[in-house]
Amino acid sequence: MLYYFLYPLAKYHTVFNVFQYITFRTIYAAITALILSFLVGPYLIERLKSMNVGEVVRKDGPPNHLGKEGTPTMGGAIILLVLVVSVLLWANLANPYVWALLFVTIGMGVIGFIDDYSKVITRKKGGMKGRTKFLAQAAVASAATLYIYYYLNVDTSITIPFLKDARLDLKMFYVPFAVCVMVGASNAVNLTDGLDGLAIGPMIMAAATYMLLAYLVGHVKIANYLHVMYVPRAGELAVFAGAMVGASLGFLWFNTYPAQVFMGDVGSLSLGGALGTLAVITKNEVLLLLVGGIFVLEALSVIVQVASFKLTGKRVFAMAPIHHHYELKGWPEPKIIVRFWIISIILALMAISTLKIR
Ligand code: 57M
Repeated sequence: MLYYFLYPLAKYHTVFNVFQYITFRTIYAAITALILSFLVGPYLIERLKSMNVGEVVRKDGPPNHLGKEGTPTMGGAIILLVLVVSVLLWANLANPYVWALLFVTIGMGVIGFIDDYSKVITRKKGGMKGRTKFLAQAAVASAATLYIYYYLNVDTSITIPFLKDARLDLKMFYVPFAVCVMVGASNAVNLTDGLDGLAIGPMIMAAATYMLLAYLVGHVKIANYLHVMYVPRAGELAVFAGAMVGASLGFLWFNTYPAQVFMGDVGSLSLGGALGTLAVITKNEVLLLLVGGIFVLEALSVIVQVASFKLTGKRVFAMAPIHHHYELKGWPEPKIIVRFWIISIILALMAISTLKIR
């Protein structure tokens, strides 16, 4: 919105020229989301407490989690609020990719909200049925992908990290593939969100990485210089990703160990969906396996555990997802969290290095 109102004033004073620059708006989108989180966070956490929106902790989990019973949850609503406000303020709203990304983020957030609401408010054990949740996520992702595919004519080929000019054209399979990326990312972040700050830390790193990638692939000269696929108009998504970084940092302020609030599915599903969509639009879908390596590891640990338990009756991990395994091995919670953050930093750096190593 500020782009609309303030950039035209450049004809009166050159200072307003800064509003045309993606870099400037990205930085202020991050700062706005961060400051808004500090301003509304404490108030909304108090509201959640007074409305008794407290976590119902599973009794069959690691014993140290029982003390977390009643921690305010659905804090993801704070993330969504500050993210959307910051994007509406700083992004160029004539850009269709911004709306596609907003649609997925809010759509997944609504699904997560319904799930949280049924778990926490109506006390329905297990919340929304797994299948219903999955179908709803797939519907949101399909709508966004079809829009991107048909109306924006996005390239249906995918790039392979570390291989120069290696492209695989998925043609008609691109739509289901992109839907899998969005839904997969949404669920993987949800599975990771089981210790204080465990999901939001790697989310900051992943959003920051896609912030950079969006800027690079959307800049024709830089994209050509780096030999990466040029995606016209995708640069504006750096502003969105910047707001994600700010909103996530702001949430970490309250979610860091010992957490004052959990994000709930409203936060994990929406942030994961946004990350998957960023990967799809910036044509860095495969690279998400590296950028979001922690989320991939967590999801894989569940797949391996469930498959092994069903097929052999034996468990590979003491408990899945993998963070529970380390808890049961006796690692203190902050140690697991910070070590996973460190890994996510290394992965983000490796992902950025693929711009040169190929
Ligand atoms: C949600 N939710 C946390 C919080 C958060 C298929 C199966 C492996 C699925 C998996 C599952 O349901 N995962 C998704 C994980 C829960 O956190 C809430 O959920 C929101 C995110 N969706 O925002 O509202 C608990 O996590 C802890 N927490 C923190 N700090 C945070 O900042 O400490 C969360 C955020 C919270 C809190 O304790 O209550 C969760 O873990 O439930 N299921 C599991 O993870 C279960 N694993 C399992 O059953 N494994 C089996 C295999 C064979 C499937 C096994 O290994 O034997 C475990 N979950 C729990 N207890 N809590 C089992 C034991």
